[in-house]
Amino acid sequence: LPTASPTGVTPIPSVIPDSPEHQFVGETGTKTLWVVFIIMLISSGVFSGLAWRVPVQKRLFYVITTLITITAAISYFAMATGQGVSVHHIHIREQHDHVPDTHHEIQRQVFWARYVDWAITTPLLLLDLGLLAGMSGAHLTLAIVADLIMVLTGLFAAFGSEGTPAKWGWYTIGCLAYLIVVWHLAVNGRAAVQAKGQNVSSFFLAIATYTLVLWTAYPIVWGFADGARRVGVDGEIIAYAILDVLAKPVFGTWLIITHAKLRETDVDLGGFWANGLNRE
Ligand code: RET
Repeated sequence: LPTASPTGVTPIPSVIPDSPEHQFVGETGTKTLWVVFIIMLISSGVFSGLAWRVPVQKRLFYVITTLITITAAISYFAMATGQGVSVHHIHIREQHDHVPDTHHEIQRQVFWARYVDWAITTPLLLLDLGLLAGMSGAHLTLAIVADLIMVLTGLFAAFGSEGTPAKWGWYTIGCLAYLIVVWHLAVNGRAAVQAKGQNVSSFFLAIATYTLVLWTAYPIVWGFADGARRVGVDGEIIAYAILDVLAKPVFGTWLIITHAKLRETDVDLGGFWANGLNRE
């Protein structure tokens, strides 16, 4: 197991089997990261290819959705190549009845690249949903700010000192911020979408429900993996991989196919998006 090098820096071995003391990515985890990288890359190619077939005026959802999968592809590339990850030292104190407390340390890889990814992609996903529903800029902005707070507090929680109240304090703030996001979609999003008619309303209801179910799984996975450290690094990678594929490429395909079929889903940004293009 890792020994200090002459520089005093502990080298990170590429593959150490997950053990209670050394929680590092294994072969399955690395393979999974590469597979998701490829899926995100292909989806980005398909979404941007489809965007070419429609006039610029109608490309907004395609562009947002492509940015989401491109960002994910970059983040997965970083994680698969071993960047975007740092080793977190976790001090564990065991209390015993009649003998002095014992101490030991666990090392675990924490993929901070995920949080960079989420800080960019979850606001873009909310933008997709908010524009679909025709939410006001005011509500959408507040939903996005709450979402950023959710991701950043999640990052602080992931690096928070183990066993201190601060760690779960950050997590609690993140969960409260998430509830604000849910509230904006469920209340303001649903109210706004009524004006777009029955077809868009029922589509919004379906895709927003799908989104909320998936998103709710993230803090649960986090709780077992980064929170309680009960799930190893490979398990964490696989769980997030499934969720990410459902929340990005599958979500995007559903949105774009429906948008192409339903004219009422067209977005009017009052000239901002295609200002002047009609004169070409
Ligand atoms: C954290 C921990 C803090 C509390 C909460 C979380 C929620 C994360 C979510 C992530 C969604 C990510 C998506 C990614 C890609 O498509 C940060 C785990 C509530 C909801 C959808």
